[in-house]
Amino acid sequence: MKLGRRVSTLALPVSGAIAAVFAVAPQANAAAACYQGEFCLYQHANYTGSVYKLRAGQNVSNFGYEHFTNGDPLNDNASSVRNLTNRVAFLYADENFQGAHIVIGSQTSIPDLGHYKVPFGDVISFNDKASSIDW
Ligand SMILES: [Ca+2]
Repeated sequence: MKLGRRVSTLALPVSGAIAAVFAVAPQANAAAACYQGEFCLYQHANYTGSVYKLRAGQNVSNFGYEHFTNGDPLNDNASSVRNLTNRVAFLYADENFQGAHIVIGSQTSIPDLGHYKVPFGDVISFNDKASSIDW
């Protein structure tokens, strides 16, 4: 969970009048839309914070080279996910599709990877762990 962006916004040298305009503008952390056909990884729980989008079948072997749209690193930093594709995706804790993994079913959203319900199993935390994805 990163709050740095909000803090840096407050540090901008704006007048009180301009700051008041910004106060009613949409927040930078508002949920980014995820559309049919997209797989969306979010920086924070409940599909908030910045987003990183994929298409069905698009494998990424190392999140270490990827960033959310706000520039923050994707690796070990995703907290919720929407799979609005018609494919099943596998998120791995390590690069190159290694380590523990979770299954994100087609048309399935997980609002908090910190409380992922393993099918027929326990609730585990996969928060801030994902490092690769395949299909
Ligand atoms: Ca990881």
